[in-house]
Amino acid sequence: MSDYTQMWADLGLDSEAHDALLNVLGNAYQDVFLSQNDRPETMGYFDFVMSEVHGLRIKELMDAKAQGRKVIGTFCVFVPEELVLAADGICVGLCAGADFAADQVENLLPRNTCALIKSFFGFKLGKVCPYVEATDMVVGETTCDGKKKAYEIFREIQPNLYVMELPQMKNSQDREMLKTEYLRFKTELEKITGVTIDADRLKKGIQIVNNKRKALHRLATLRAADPAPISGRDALLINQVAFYDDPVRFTESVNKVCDELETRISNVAGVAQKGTPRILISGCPMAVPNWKLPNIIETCGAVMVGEESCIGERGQRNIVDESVTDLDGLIDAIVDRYFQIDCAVFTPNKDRIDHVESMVKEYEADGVIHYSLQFCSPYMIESHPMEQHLKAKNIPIMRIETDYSQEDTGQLKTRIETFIEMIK
Ligand code: BJ8
Repeated sequence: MSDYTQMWADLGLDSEAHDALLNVLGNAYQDVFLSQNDRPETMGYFDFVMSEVHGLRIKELMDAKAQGRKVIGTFCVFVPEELVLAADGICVGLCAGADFAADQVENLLPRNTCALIKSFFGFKLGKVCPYVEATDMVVGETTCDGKKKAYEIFREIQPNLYVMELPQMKNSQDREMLKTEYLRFKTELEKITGVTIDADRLKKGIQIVNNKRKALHRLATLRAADPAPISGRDALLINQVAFYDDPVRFTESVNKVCDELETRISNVAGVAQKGTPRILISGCPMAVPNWKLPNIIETCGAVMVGEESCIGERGQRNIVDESVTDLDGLIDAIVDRYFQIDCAVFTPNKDRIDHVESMVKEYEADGVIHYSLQFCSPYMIESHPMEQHLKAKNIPIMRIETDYSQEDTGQLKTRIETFIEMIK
């Protein structure tokens, strides 16, 4: 990596704490990714992106800012990247997957807050996240109670926070509410960027994001092959990188991986032997560097073949209808696409359970591991009807609650090994 010390200092990072974080990230990456066998060669792009995650990509953002573009940080897949691109902005995901500055965080938040929320507070308070420091606007949203209330406190340390109100039910009034909120967001983006979003700009934004989602869907579909042509860890990594890489370059790189996987499939080659137990993960999003569970699963003799998660298929499936031409029609098309996201904060939310069942069939999974972060009520509570439904369909499922610490690794390993033995 080049020397970015000055850039990090200009962003106000704490150099000692930041070095420590990069060290942890580098070691974890080595253990989880670089130690794998038979990785597709085209994963080299993603290894490079990860090695430059706080370097070159941040420099690109700073260069774009110097040219007048604005950086918009998000915590939820309900924030439409299409609108951000239409305003000539750059969208970056800010969810974090590691504990940091825990003592400072627990001065502000109750101890029994989910690890994802604590983590973005910790990255901010510990001054170790160049992404959040590079933002011109951070978008929070009223999804779970934890996030909704935490943003009231987060605003004190991140004054450029904007909060989007999101519905909790799927009826016509709620759809209208989502449209109103997307129009309010459009106005806010126009104010910040000085760019008026017209139909042409929005259509271009939609096409870029649709292409990204099509590439991710192509990748997901290829994982139905047995032997699996790519590990679940690498596929998850690609889905994680989707949140901060340049979308056009990212799409090209994913399609290159897919080309290579198609060759592997025609040669009946893969990362695990044919017949290796196949696991579908379902639940809370896994942000970088939260690779604990995938790493345990794939070092216990199974392969992950899909993620029903916002960093995965729930967040990326469905594309926006591009056939409309006028601005209002395009906004409606965006609302229609996003309104299908079946996050556990919705009630009722049977669609998610049905989607997991259909993913099991599509990717020929042998079992489901339902993953909830501790203290995440929406996903923990929804894991119960999920278990009942899948068991009634004779689909093996195990429920796991964990956090970002490594303390329960041994215990999880034992439970997962038993589950894999059972589904073999
Ligand atoms: S659309 S899943 S990205 S809200 S893990 S903070 S739910 S207590 S992240 Fe999410 Fe949008 Fe939904 Fe997706 Fe709360 Fe649970 Fe914590 Fe969570």
